[in-house]
Amino acid sequence: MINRRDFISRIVPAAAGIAMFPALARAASGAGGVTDGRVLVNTSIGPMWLTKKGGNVVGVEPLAQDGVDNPLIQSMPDRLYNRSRIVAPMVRRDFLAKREKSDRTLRGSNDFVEVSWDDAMKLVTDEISRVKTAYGNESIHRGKSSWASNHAHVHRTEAMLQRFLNGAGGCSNFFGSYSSQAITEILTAVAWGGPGTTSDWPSLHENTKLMVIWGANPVTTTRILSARYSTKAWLALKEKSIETIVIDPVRSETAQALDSRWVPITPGTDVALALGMMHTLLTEDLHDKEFLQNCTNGFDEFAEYLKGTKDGTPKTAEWAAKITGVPAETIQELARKMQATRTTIACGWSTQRQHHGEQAPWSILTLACMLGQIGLPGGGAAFGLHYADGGFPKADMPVVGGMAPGKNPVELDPFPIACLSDAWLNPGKKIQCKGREITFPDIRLVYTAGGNQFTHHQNTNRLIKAFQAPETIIVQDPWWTPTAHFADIVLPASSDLERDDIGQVINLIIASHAAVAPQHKSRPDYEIYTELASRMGFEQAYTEGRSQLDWVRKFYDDAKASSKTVQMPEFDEFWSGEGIIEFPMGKGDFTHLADFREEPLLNPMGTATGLIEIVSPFVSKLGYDDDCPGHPTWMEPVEWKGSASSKDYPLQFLSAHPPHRLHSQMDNTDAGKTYKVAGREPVYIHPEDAKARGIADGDVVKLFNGRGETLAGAVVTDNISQGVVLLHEGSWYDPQEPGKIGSLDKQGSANVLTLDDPLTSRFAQATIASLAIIQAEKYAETAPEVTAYTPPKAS
Ligand SMILES: Nc1nc2c(c(=O)[nH]1)N[C@H]1C(S)=C(S)[C@@H](COP(=O)(O)OP(=O)(O)OC[C@H]3O[C@@H](n4cnc5c(=O)[nH]c(N)nc54)[C@H](O)[C@@H]3O)O[C@H]1N2
Ligand SMILES: Nc1nc2c(c(=O)[nH]1)N[C@H]1C(S)=C(S)[C@@H](COP(=O)(O)OP(=O)(O)OC[C@H]3O[C@@H](n4cnc5c(=O)[nH]c(N)nc54)[C@H](O)[C@@H]3O)O[C@H]1N2
Ligand SMILES: [Mo]
Repeated sequence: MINRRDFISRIVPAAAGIAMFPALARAASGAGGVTDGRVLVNTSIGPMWLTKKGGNVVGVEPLAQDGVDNPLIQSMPDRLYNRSRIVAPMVRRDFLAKREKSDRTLRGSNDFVEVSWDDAMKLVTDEISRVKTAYGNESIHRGKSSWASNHAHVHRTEAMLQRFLNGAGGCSNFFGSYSSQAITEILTAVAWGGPGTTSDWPSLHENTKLMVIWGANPVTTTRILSARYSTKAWLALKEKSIETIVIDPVRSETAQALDSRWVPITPGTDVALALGMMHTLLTEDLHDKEFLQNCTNGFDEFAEYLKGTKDGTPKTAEWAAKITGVPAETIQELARKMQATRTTIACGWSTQRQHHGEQAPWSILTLACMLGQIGLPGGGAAFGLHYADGGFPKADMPVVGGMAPGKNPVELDPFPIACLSDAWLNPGKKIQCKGREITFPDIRLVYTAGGNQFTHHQNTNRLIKAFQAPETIIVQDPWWTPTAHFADIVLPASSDLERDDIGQVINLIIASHAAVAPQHKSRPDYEIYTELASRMGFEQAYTEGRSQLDWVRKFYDDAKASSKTVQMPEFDEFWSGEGIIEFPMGKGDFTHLADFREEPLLNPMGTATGLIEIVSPFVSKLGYDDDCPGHPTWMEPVEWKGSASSKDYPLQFLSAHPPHRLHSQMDNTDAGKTYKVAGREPVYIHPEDAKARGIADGDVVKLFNGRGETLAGAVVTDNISQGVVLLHEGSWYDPQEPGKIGSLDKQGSANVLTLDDPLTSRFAQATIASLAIIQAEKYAETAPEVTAYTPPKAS
């Protein structure tokens, strides 16, 4: 393996410009096919070494480059051999008998029949052809896939399915993500674009004096994939004695790890907090008039809103205190402090996964404009430092290509993915989105691979209804996820440990080997689509004549041809050697928007005015005055402590991202033993709230509201604000009465309680997963056995 020091010592002086890759001394230690030894793999939670004994995967070792622990990787062997693996193609019994005339209300409870791959393939192609002929390709829906193989290059689940369906004539389409749709739409409309661009970490470490971590939990959320750089960078704030303040209803893992000052806030009220701070800056004349004048649009109009000129409500710190629960003195003190010192506000994405979710990032951006440090080293606002490789000083390395989705021949207007249930249930319904009218397609067939709707979509009981709508549902997954239970045709995919691929993570290119043969009767996604394409007469277009390994080789060779800093070895040497190539990192002195600040006219934003828009002419013109007006505005969310129904459901419910999982992935593994409580997903509850309900640490509690009910295991802790409970998203939905709308969920699936209507606003139409109100009570009955990981009955 080439470590960084060796690598640097091998860099040939600038004239030659290229480093020599040494002949590899040790052969084949990383390659697949070894019976005893180590195999290098790149998975959806990052690269790692697997250890094999007698042909089986028995253990895991982190990469030497990692440096930061990721306990998640330890469950890889269990994930591979897990009892919830789908062992063979399966078809729901009633569907097998009656096809499109089957009883769809049986989905989720019907048993399955094992079929041969040949029969399964025939069923899939027959169904696609039937729907195509009867209704057209726009009646086929491609299930959203995001984190299955996000970092694979050949087996990119999303692109591979798109490529297949596009080859088959196309499908209806959607846009957006559950992750960052509201923030992406608003930052694109009023500022520089997506949330990914930030200053580099070395510059932040050097220049930032105060890091305000706002609705973000980066020590947890960077641990996936980029821990070796990003988590370390976050942890370094403490080592470097850079002050951190965490604004969060939860004293998060980040607040704990960095020993940060914790400012608890009522969920969903971040806009009010930002307004209270901005009012303080305005009345104390602490705002940066020059920056506002040169680089922003509409401040004077916005200042009138702060003063309450039209609505009669000045947005004072006292006003904000009543809404946010943050004391007025704290709000004022924070505003003054941020103004007085070099401050970066690092904003996560929970605050935009909320009703009116466009407003929080827009308000925080406006606050940063008033502070006037945007474009200065170590100052401003960052919206992606908590995610993947945010702030990583781009390595001078080639981009490794990936499977291309191809073009969708269906030219229907895509619908926002957060409308999933609405769209499946209401074909032909029209909705407003950013000035357009979008008509929902008439979906008859759904094909999902690499996405788990029953853990990722909001309002599970409505989703069950939606899952009863299409005539045919195909799910392709390695495991019997809750979504697979609701399918008609279930295709067993091999996992990322059973196929060849290539990875690019931070500054490494990685050979990802099939560590073992496909388990049971599973097949790698690529092979499944290849055969389906062949049966439908477009195999050549799908494969371009390449096998799995041919694609790996092609992506590698293309990268090799454009590598400027490291001379990459021939593919065979890379593949049979240890398979890690490390590239030098960038300088890390990038300050986001320095050029814009310097010369705004020469380096304009992509907005109508070329400036950062505190008042946006584009947004104003849409006329969405009651859900997305023309400047950042506080509007009460549909559900929060102040809403009418909060007397029945007095607890605000959070469903943040799990430290112990990647969404639903790994929920079925032995990792659960380390964190599940009473065998269920933990729910974090404040001691006063627990006491008032007679709940003790370790008890099974029922969480419920008008949408659903679920059982979780209590963790009583004062690391959470009173009146707030936290249940991480991703625990597998496990209904006591399978298939039944409204059934009690047995083990803490967050989306049983969340809502998917309304969405953020007519502007972004994005998910509001982060917001709901609920009630909790001690579960007095004998808690039912958890059966989420048991495959359904099959014969
Ligand atoms: N370990 C792990 N890492 C992950 C993932 C995972 O599943 N597991 N998922 C990845 C993905 S796909 C994404 S999109 C990102 C998500 O990244 P984010 O969306 O930023 O993560 P969340 O955990 O939803 O929220 C971050 C913090 O916001 C707090 N919060 C919730 N509501 C509010 C509020 O109203 N106001 C304020 N101020 N704070 C609030 C939560 O308590 C939490 O501490 O993470 C990525 N990283
Ligand atoms: N309440 C609430 N809901 C949320 C969120 C929240 O914060 N709160 N966060 C949202 C966010 S940001 C996101 S990104 C989504 C994530 O939602 P998903 O992307 O659905 O999350 P995963 O659980 O990672 O699902 C990946 C699926 O792919 C499967 N899979 C893994 N490897 C393979 C493979 O090689 N081939 C195939 N065919 N399948 C494979 C896994 O078994 C799993 O079923 O959830 C969203 N939902
Ligand atoms: Mo996400």
